[in-house]
Amino acid sequence: MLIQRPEDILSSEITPRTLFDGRREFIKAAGAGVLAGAALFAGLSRRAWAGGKFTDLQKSPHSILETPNSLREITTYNNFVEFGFGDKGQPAERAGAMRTRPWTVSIEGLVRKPRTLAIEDILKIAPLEERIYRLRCVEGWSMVIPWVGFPLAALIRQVEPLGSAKYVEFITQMEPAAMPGLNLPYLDWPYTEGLRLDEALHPLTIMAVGLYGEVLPNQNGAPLRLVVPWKYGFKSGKSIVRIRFTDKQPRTSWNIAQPEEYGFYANVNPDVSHPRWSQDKERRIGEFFKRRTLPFNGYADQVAPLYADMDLRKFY
Ligand SMILES: Nc1nc2c(c(=O)[nH]1)N[C@H]1C(S)=C(S)[C@@H](COP(=O)(O)O)O[C@H]1N2
Ligand SMILES: [Mo]
Repeated sequence: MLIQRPEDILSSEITPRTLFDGRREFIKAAGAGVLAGAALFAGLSRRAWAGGKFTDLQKSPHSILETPNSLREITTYNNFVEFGFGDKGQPAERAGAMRTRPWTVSIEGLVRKPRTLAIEDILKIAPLEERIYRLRCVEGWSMVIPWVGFPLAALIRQVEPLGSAKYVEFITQMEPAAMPGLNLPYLDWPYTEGLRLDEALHPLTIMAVGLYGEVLPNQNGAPLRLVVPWKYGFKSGKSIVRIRFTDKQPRTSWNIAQPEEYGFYANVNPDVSHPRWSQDKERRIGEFFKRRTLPFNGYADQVAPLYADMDLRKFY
């Protein structure tokens, strides 16, 4: 039979089963003759993958038109306290030690159909899209990141929330052997975040699984992280393992640590000041001059109605 080297195989011939397998394992499998089996070639998929690359990504009308930061900037300037605090380079140096396979996400609480899903199955829930979003950190810097992901709403539909569900809590991974930061006193572990259910269901809210068309690097929250583009970066929990639907506002790690600095809502808001960092301007990583920060990070027309009755100076 025809022997194909992995590089020769069109990515569309590879099934989602191989999606998150590392390239090395993939080549090993090829060597073992596994690829000769018809199974791996059956079923063409738009989520096909080779060597960590997603193909056939849908472009999203929700993308902003600004030029994305470089892959290097996005993957070497990170906040991921589990891998260190105060040094933006540490996550890139250390997060490689985190195991991201096998990976399951348990979805539970006030839902009709609680489920535990393998990351491979999560990737099949909805077509993957490229979404270019600005990430605005409360520390006063921002980046533009071309995420790969899908609407969180698609995942939520799988479990059918009960009428009593009002909030969603996101609980992230703890792997003590790989995460020296778990010994730091700053945060309550595991790192948790929370959204109101209507925020979680908003079409702009995504679960990211990649960036720049490739599988998410560990330091950016592999294999699954939340992205809510109208909120400060800290709302976007990385490496999520549990999603819980509740009737009460969940406690969140930053809010517990410093409630006067990190509110539950954390909407990007140039009018609400922060004790340490200015919120009306931001420095794009890689640039010198500052830019103005926009209300809701530029999405006011789409998300301001969610907060119509609220005093956002009080509920920050
Ligand atoms: N698990 C976990 N998720 C996290 C954090 C963290 O420390 N741990 N930091 C948050 C903060 S403060 C920011 S600004 C973003 C940074 O995402 P990035 O490194 O991909 O730019 O991740 C958020 N998600
Ligand atoms: Mo942040």
